[in-house]
Amino acid sequence: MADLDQARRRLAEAQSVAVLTGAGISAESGIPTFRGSGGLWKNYRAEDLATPEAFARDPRLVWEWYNWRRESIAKAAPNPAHQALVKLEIDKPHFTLITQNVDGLHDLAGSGRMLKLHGDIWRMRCTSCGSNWPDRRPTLPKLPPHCACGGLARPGVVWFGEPLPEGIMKEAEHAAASAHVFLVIGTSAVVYPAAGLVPFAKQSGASVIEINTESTAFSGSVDFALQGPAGELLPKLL
Ligand code: BV8
Ligand code: ZN
Repeated sequence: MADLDQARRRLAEAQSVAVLTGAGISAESGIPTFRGSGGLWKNYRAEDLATPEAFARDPRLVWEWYNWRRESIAKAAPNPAHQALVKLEIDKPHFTLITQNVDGLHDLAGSGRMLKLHGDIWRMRCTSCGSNWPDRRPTLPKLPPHCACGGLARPGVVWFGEPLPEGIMKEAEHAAASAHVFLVIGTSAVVYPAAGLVPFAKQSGASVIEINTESTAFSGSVDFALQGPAGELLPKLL
Protein backbone atom coordinates (compact mmCIF):
# COMPACT_ATOMS: atom_id res chain seq x y z
CA MET A 1 0.00 0.00 0.00
CA ALA A 2 2.02 2.98 -1.34
CA ASP A 3 -0.12 5.42 0.65
CA LEU A 4 0.71 3.61 3.88
CA ASP A 5 4.44 3.63 3.13
CA GLN A 6 4.41 7.30 2.24
CA ALA A 7 2.33 8.15 5.33
CA ARG A 8 4.73 6.11 7.48
CA ARG A 9 7.72 8.04 6.09
CA ARG A 10 5.96 11.38 6.68
CA LEU A 11 5.20 10.39 10.28
CA ALA A 12 8.75 9.14 10.87
CA GLU A 13 10.18 12.53 9.78
CA ALA A 14 7.75 14.51 11.97
CA GLN A 15 9.10 16.03 15.18
CA SER A 16 5.74 17.41 16.25
CA VAL A 17 2.59 15.25 16.07
CA ALA A 18 -1.00 15.96 17.10
CA VAL A 19 -3.76 13.35 17.09
CA LEU A 20 -7.57 13.66 17.13
CA THR A 21 -9.43 10.50 18.12
CA GLY A 22 -13.10 9.58 18.10
CA ALA A 23 -15.24 6.60 19.05
CA GLY A 24 -13.84 4.50 16.17
CA ILE A 25 -10.51 4.01 17.95
CA SER A 26 -12.37 2.17 20.74
CA ALA A 27 -14.52 0.07 18.37
CA GLU A 28 -12.01 -2.83 18.35
CA SER A 29 -12.14 -2.75 22.16
CA GLY A 30 -15.81 -3.68 21.83
CA ILE A 31 -17.35 -0.26 22.55
CA PRO A 32 -20.12 0.63 20.08
CA THR A 33 -19.53 3.90 18.19
CA PHE A 34 -22.13 6.65 18.30
CA ARG A 35 -23.24 6.67 14.69
CA GLY A 36 -22.28 3.16 13.60
CA SER A 37 -24.40 0.03 14.00
CA GLY A 38 -24.96 -1.06 17.59
CA GLY A 39 -24.53 2.47 18.86
CA LEU A 40 -28.18 2.92 19.71
CA TRP A 41 -29.66 2.25 23.13
CA LYS A 42 -33.39 1.55 23.22
CA ASN A 43 -33.55 3.35 19.84
CA TYR A 44 -32.34 6.64 21.32
CA ARG A 45 -29.56 8.50 19.46
CA ALA A 46 -26.70 10.13 21.38
CA GLU A 47 -28.01 13.53 20.26
CA ASP A 48 -31.36 12.73 21.99
CA LEU A 49 -29.85 11.89 25.37
CA ALA A 50 -26.52 13.74 25.62
CA THR A 51 -28.18 17.12 26.20
CA PRO A 52 -28.97 19.29 29.26
CA GLU A 53 -32.62 19.35 28.16
CA ALA A 54 -32.90 15.53 28.16
CA PHE A 55 -31.27 15.44 31.60
CA ALA A 56 -33.57 18.14 32.98
CA ARG A 57 -36.60 16.31 31.55
CA ASP A 58 -35.65 12.81 32.73
CA PRO A 59 -32.38 12.48 34.68
CA ARG A 60 -33.12 8.83 35.43
CA LEU A 61 -33.42 7.90 31.71
CA VAL A 62 -30.17 9.71 30.88
CA TRP A 63 -28.45 7.97 33.80
CA GLU A 64 -29.76 4.58 32.58
CA TRP A 65 -28.02 5.28 29.25
CA TYR A 66 -24.79 6.20 31.02
CA ASN A 67 -25.03 3.10 33.25
CA TRP A 68 -25.38 0.97 30.10
CA ARG A 69 -22.30 2.64 28.61
CA ARG A 70 -20.28 2.45 31.86
CA GLU A 71 -20.99 -1.28 32.06
CA SER A 72 -19.74 -1.97 28.51
CA ILE A 73 -16.76 0.40 28.81
CA ALA A 74 -15.71 -1.17 32.14
CA LYS A 75 -15.32 -4.53 30.33
CA ALA A 76 -13.25 -2.99 27.52
CA ALA A 77 -9.45 -2.92 27.31
CA PRO A 78 -7.26 -0.62 25.21
CA ASN A 79 -6.51 -2.10 21.78
CA PRO A 80 -3.31 -1.90 19.62
CA ALA A 81 -4.41 1.50 18.31
CA HIS A 82 -4.47 3.03 21.81
CA GLN A 83 -1.11 1.37 22.54
CA ALA A 84 0.42 2.67 19.29
CA LEU A 85 -0.40 6.22 20.38
CA VAL A 86 1.41 5.66 23.70
CA LYS A 87 4.50 4.56 21.75
CA LEU A 88 4.22 7.57 19.44
CA GLU A 89 4.03 9.90 22.47
CA ILE A 90 7.29 8.41 23.76
CA ASP A 91 9.02 8.61 20.36
CA LYS A 92 8.12 12.21 19.46
CA PRO A 93 9.64 15.37 21.02
CA HIS A 94 6.29 17.16 20.66
CA PHE A 95 3.07 15.17 20.94
CA THR A 96 -0.54 16.03 21.87
CA LEU A 97 -3.45 13.61 21.95
CA ILE A 98 -6.81 15.37 21.52
CA THR A 99 -9.71 13.04 22.17
CA GLN A 100 -13.48 13.36 21.80
CA ASN A 101 -13.87 10.07 23.67
CA VAL A 102 -15.06 9.93 27.26
CA ASP A 103 -14.34 6.19 27.75
CA GLY A 104 -10.95 6.58 29.47
CA LEU A 105 -9.23 3.92 27.31
CA HIS A 106 -6.41 6.31 26.36
CA ASP A 107 -5.72 6.78 30.09
CA LEU A 108 -5.73 3.00 30.67
CA ALA A 109 -3.32 2.51 27.74
CA GLY A 110 -0.90 4.98 29.39
CA SER A 111 -1.32 8.14 27.28
CA GLY A 112 -0.14 11.18 29.20
CA ARG A 113 -0.34 14.43 27.21
CA MET A 114 -4.07 14.40 26.50
CA LEU A 115 -6.83 16.94 25.94
CA LYS A 116 -10.27 15.50 26.72
CA LEU A 117 -12.52 17.78 24.66
CA HIS A 118 -15.77 16.17 25.78
CA GLY A 119 -14.97 15.22 29.37
CA ASP A 120 -14.76 11.87 31.11
CA ILE A 121 -17.52 9.31 31.75
CA TRP A 122 -15.71 8.21 34.94
CA ARG A 123 -16.15 11.62 36.56
CA MET A 124 -19.29 13.04 38.20
CA ARG A 125 -20.29 16.65 38.72
CA CYS A 126 -22.83 18.03 41.18
CA THR A 127 -25.55 20.18 39.56
CA SER A 128 -25.93 22.11 42.82
CA CYS A 129 -22.56 22.73 44.49
CA GLY A 130 -20.45 22.17 41.34
CA SER A 131 -17.97 19.80 43.01
CA ASN A 132 -16.68 17.01 40.80
CA TRP A 133 -15.16 13.65 41.64
CA PRO A 134 -14.11 10.31 40.07
CA ASP A 135 -16.42 7.29 40.29
CA ARG A 136 -15.22 4.14 38.48
CA ARG A 137 -18.01 1.80 39.58
CA PRO A 138 -19.17 -0.02 36.37
CA THR A 139 -22.82 0.57 37.31
CA LEU A 140 -24.29 2.87 39.93
CA PRO A 141 -26.52 1.29 42.57
CA LYS A 142 -29.00 4.15 42.80
CA LEU A 143 -30.15 6.26 39.82
CA PRO A 144 -29.95 9.19 39.58
CA PRO A 145 -26.92 9.52 41.91
CA HIS A 146 -26.62 12.43 44.30
CA CYS A 147 -23.76 14.47 45.69
CA ALA A 148 -22.86 14.49 49.38
CA CYS A 149 -24.56 17.89 49.50
CA GLY A 150 -27.82 16.26 48.37
CA GLY A 151 -27.66 17.83 44.91
CA LEU A 152 -28.35 15.81 41.73
CA ALA A 153 -25.12 14.46 40.18
CA ARG A 154 -24.50 14.43 36.40
CA PRO A 155 -21.86 12.68 34.27
CA GLY A 156 -18.65 14.74 33.95
CA VAL A 157 -19.04 15.02 30.17
CA VAL A 158 -19.82 17.83 27.69
CA TRP A 159 -23.33 17.52 26.24
CA PHE A 160 -24.60 18.96 22.94
CA GLY A 161 -25.24 22.65 23.31
CA GLU A 162 -22.72 22.92 26.15
CA PRO A 163 -19.39 24.71 25.86
CA LEU A 164 -16.16 22.69 25.98
CA PRO A 165 -13.92 23.09 29.04
CA GLU A 166 -12.52 26.64 29.24
CA GLY A 167 -9.47 27.11 27.02
CA ILE A 168 -9.22 23.52 25.84
CA MET A 169 -9.95 24.34 22.17
CA LYS A 170 -7.22 27.04 22.23
CA GLU A 171 -4.77 24.41 23.49
CA ALA A 172 -5.96 21.91 20.87
CA GLU A 173 -5.64 24.52 18.11
CA HIS A 174 -2.14 25.38 19.30
CA ALA A 175 -1.16 21.69 19.07
CA ALA A 176 -2.75 21.32 15.63
CA ALA A 177 -1.11 24.52 14.36
CA SER A 178 2.38 23.41 15.39
CA ALA A 179 2.04 19.82 14.22
CA HIS A 180 4.06 18.53 11.25
CA VAL A 181 1.65 15.56 11.10
CA PHE A 182 -1.98 15.57 12.29
CA LEU A 183 -3.50 12.10 12.70
CA VAL A 184 -7.31 11.84 12.60
CA ILE A 185 -8.40 8.45 13.88
CA GLY A 186 -11.87 6.89 14.07
CA THR A 187 -14.05 9.98 13.92
CA SER A 188 -17.00 10.72 11.64
CA ALA A 189 -15.92 14.37 11.97
CA VAL A 190 -19.50 15.64 12.34
CA VAL A 191 -19.27 17.05 15.87
CA TYR A 192 -17.99 20.62 16.23
CA PRO A 193 -15.91 22.44 17.28
CA ALA A 194 -13.73 19.25 17.49
CA ALA A 195 -14.08 18.40 13.79
CA GLY A 196 -12.91 21.91 12.89
CA LEU A 197 -9.42 20.89 14.01
CA VAL A 198 -8.97 18.84 10.82
CA PRO A 199 -9.18 21.71 8.28
CA PHE A 200 -7.43 23.94 10.84
CA ALA A 201 -4.42 21.58 10.97
CA LYS A 202 -4.37 21.35 7.17
CA GLN A 203 -4.46 25.14 6.77
CA SER A 204 -1.67 25.45 9.32
CA GLY A 205 0.59 23.31 7.12
CA ALA A 206 0.34 19.89 8.76
CA SER A 207 0.28 16.68 6.72
CA VAL A 208 -3.07 15.16 7.66
CA ILE A 209 -3.38 11.38 7.87
CA GLU A 210 -6.89 9.96 8.36
CA ILE A 211 -7.50 6.39 9.57
CA ASN A 212 -11.11 5.26 9.31
CA THR A 213 -13.03 2.18 8.16
CA GLU A 214 -15.24 4.49 6.06
CA SER A 215 -14.71 7.75 4.23
CA THR A 216 -15.72 11.00 5.91
CA ALA A 217 -16.43 14.58 4.83
CA PHE A 218 -12.68 15.25 5.08
CA SER A 219 -11.37 12.12 3.30
CA GLY A 220 -11.10 14.05 0.02
CA SER A 221 -9.04 16.87 1.50
CA VAL A 222 -6.57 15.06 3.78
CA ASP A 223 -3.07 14.09 2.57
CA PHE A 224 -3.52 10.39 3.29
CA ALA A 225 -6.95 8.74 3.74
CA LEU A 226 -6.08 5.21 4.98
CA GLN A 227 -9.17 2.98 5.01
CA GLY A 228 -9.16 0.19 7.55
CA PRO A 229 -9.45 -0.58 11.26
CA ALA A 230 -7.26 1.61 13.48
CA GLY A 231 -6.11 -1.42 15.52
CA GLU A 232 -4.52 -2.84 12.36
CA LEU A 233 -3.39 0.28 10.47
CA LEU A 234 -2.00 2.47 13.24
CA PRO A 235 0.68 0.00 14.44
CA LYS A 236 1.76 -0.36 10.77
CA LEU A 237 2.28 3.43 10.60
CA LEU A 238 4.87 3.47 13.41
C1 BV8 B 1 -20.69 23.58 21.46
C2 BV8 B 1 -19.86 13.61 25.15
C3 BV8 B 1 -21.17 25.87 21.77
C4 BV8 B 1 -21.09 13.07 25.72
C5 BV8 B 1 -20.29 14.41 22.92
C6 BV8 B 1 -20.57 24.49 14.84
C7 BV8 B 1 -19.80 25.12 15.83
C8 BV8 B 1 -20.06 24.88 17.19
C9 BV8 B 1 -21.09 23.99 17.56
C10 BV8 B 1 -21.85 23.39 16.59
C11 BV8 B 1 -21.59 23.63 15.24
N1 BV8 B 1 -22.48 22.87 14.52
C12 BV8 B 1 -23.25 22.18 15.36
C13 BV8 B 1 -22.91 22.47 16.63
C14 BV8 B 1 -23.55 21.91 17.82
C15 BV8 B 1 -22.96 20.58 18.27
C16 BV8 B 1 -22.65 19.65 17.13
O1 BV8 B 1 -21.51 19.57 16.66
N2 BV8 B 1 -23.67 18.89 16.69
C17 BV8 B 1 -23.45 17.91 15.64
C18 BV8 B 1 -24.25 16.64 15.95
C19 BV8 B 1 -23.88 18.54 14.32
N3 BV8 B 1 -21.76 20.82 19.05
C20 BV8 B 1 -21.92 21.04 20.37
O2 BV8 B 1 -22.99 21.15 20.92
C21 BV8 B 1 -20.64 21.21 21.18
N4 BV8 B 1 -20.79 22.38 22.00
O3 BV8 B 1 -20.34 23.78 20.35
O4 BV8 B 1 -21.06 24.58 22.34
C22 BV8 B 1 -21.39 26.75 22.92
C23 BV8 B 1 -20.43 27.73 23.21
C24 BV8 B 1 -20.67 28.57 24.27
C25 BV8 B 1 -21.82 28.42 25.08
C26 BV8 B 1 -22.74 27.41 24.79
C27 BV8 B 1 -22.54 26.57 23.71
C28 BV8 B 1 -20.47 20.05 22.16
C29 BV8 B 1 -20.27 18.76 21.43
C30 BV8 B 1 -19.93 17.65 22.44
C31 BV8 B 1 -21.07 16.68 22.52
N5 BV8 B 1 -20.68 15.56 23.37
N6 BV8 B 1 -19.94 13.42 23.73
C32 BV8 B 1 -21.03 11.56 25.77
O5 BV8 B 1 -20.21 10.96 25.03
O6 BV8 B 1 -21.81 11.02 26.52
S1 BV8 B 1 -20.18 14.17 21.26
C33 BV8 B 1 -20.03 12.53 20.84
O7 BV8 B 1 -19.78 12.55 19.41
C34 BV8 B 1 -18.82 11.81 21.42
O8 BV8 B 1 -17.95 12.61 22.17
C35 BV8 B 1 -18.08 11.35 20.15
O9 BV8 B 1 -16.76 11.20 20.36
C36 BV8 B 1 -18.39 12.50 19.28
C37 BV8 B 1 -18.02 12.43 17.86
O10 BV8 B 1 -18.44 11.19 17.35
P1 BV8 B 1 -17.27 10.20 16.86
O11 BV8 B 1 -16.28 10.06 17.95
O12 BV8 B 1 -16.76 10.68 15.55
O13 BV8 B 1 -18.04 8.84 16.75
P2 BV8 B 1 -18.98 8.38 15.54
O14 BV8 B 1 -19.74 7.18 16.00
O15 BV8 B 1 -19.72 9.56 15.00
O16 BV8 B 1 -17.95 7.95 14.40
C38 BV8 B 1 -17.09 6.85 14.61
C39 BV8 B 1 -16.16 6.82 13.41
O17 BV8 B 1 -15.24 5.74 13.58
C40 BV8 B 1 -16.87 6.56 12.09
O18 BV8 B 1 -16.35 7.45 11.12
C41 BV8 B 1 -16.51 5.12 11.75
O19 BV8 B 1 -16.39 4.92 10.35
C42 BV8 B 1 -15.16 4.99 12.40
N7 BV8 B 1 -14.77 3.64 12.81
C43 BV8 B 1 -15.57 2.64 13.28
N8 BV8 B 1 -14.80 1.57 13.61
C44 BV8 B 1 -13.51 1.91 13.34
C45 BV8 B 1 -13.48 3.22 12.83
N9 BV8 B 1 -12.34 3.84 12.48
C46 BV8 B 1 -11.18 3.15 12.62
N10 BV8 B 1 -11.13 1.89 13.10
C47 BV8 B 1 -12.27 1.24 13.47
N11 BV8 B 1 -12.20 -0.02 13.95
ZN1 ZN C 1 -23.08 18.95 45.66
